[in-house]
Amino acid sequence: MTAERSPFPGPRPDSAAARTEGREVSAPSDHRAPDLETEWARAVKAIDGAAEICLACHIRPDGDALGSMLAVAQALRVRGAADRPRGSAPPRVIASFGELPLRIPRILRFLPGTDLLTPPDAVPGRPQVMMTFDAASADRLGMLEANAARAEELIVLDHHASNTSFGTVNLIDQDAAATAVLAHELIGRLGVPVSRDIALGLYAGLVTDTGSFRYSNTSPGVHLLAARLLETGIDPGGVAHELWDRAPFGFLGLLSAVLGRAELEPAGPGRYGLVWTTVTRADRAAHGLPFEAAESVIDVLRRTDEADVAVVLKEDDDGLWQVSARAKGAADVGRACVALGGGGHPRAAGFTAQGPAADVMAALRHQLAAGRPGAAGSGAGAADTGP
Ligand SMILES: [Mn+2]
Repeated sequence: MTAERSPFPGPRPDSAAARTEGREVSAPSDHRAPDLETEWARAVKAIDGAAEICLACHIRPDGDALGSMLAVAQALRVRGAADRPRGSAPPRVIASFGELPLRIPRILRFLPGTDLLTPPDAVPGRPQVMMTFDAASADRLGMLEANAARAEELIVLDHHASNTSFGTVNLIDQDAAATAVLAHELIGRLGVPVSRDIALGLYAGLVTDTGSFRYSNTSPGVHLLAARLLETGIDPGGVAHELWDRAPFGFLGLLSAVLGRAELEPAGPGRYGLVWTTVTRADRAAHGLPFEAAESVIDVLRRTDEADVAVVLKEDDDGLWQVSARAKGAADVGRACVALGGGGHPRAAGFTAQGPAADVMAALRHQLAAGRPGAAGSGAGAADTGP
């Protein structure tokens, strides 16, 4: 999913600098851990003491979720005896995400470490240590939500503002441009050198969530981290090609159909111009495309000058609408999507719905109008994440 491609306003120092720059001062209250440094220490201690570590990212993973998890999975596997506490045996590392069949999105199959993935029904029911990646709430773990609930130690690695802090250790930094930034920090704290293969996963996360360094979360720290990752020898052109610059011919037909019926509402809800369309199962079936083929449609729609808000209703294989919303800054789609049971960020969010598309849009319009500055009922909520 794509909430992770989310623009954060404001500068973002790199994670190392942030530790010494008074994180508490800039932390916007609510559920954030008061002292992330303590959480880091607790995470490393839990990992050091574990005989078995289960990793899980959110379902329908994007480049940040899967890239971060595979980077950490590889780091844990290569972590030499010298890096571990004296005498401890290497832990068993299990990586998965909670859907069956376990289908790796086509655009992410180039990532190193996909061979390490285990189907979710083979993940221990009561993991000693479990770590989640890019999941803002436990339900985003799909089938693995129950395993997470029973884990002795649950380390949550995430950057969504709407994260519910569902772990026993919560490494949640909403100022981080991507979960990959936090995964990089963790790998450093575990003393594992960043190999080319590890860097590739982290880089995929970084470019996915910054929209190839186009979104406003693209800070100097993001570029510094990108530089360090590129120094391992990865090919940025190759990564971009895999992630965005290829599609089967049928995608052109799908795009033509769904863009052709896009609707523009120039004086939209709460005065925000709104553009929206649907990608149905029938559209995908007509062109032989999987659900993930619908993911990039929002990136075309959101260019519309007349609209501050862009929305794509994507029908999944179960007939549910997976709704993606983007805003350019005037509207807060995160608040609206949280109100509809989803989550995300002010400029990138989503929710799941059923029923006629017109009804889903009516509900969303209503929430966007309610969130208009000065309108009753506006205000930030915190629930789970969205696409
Ligand atoms: Mn992310």
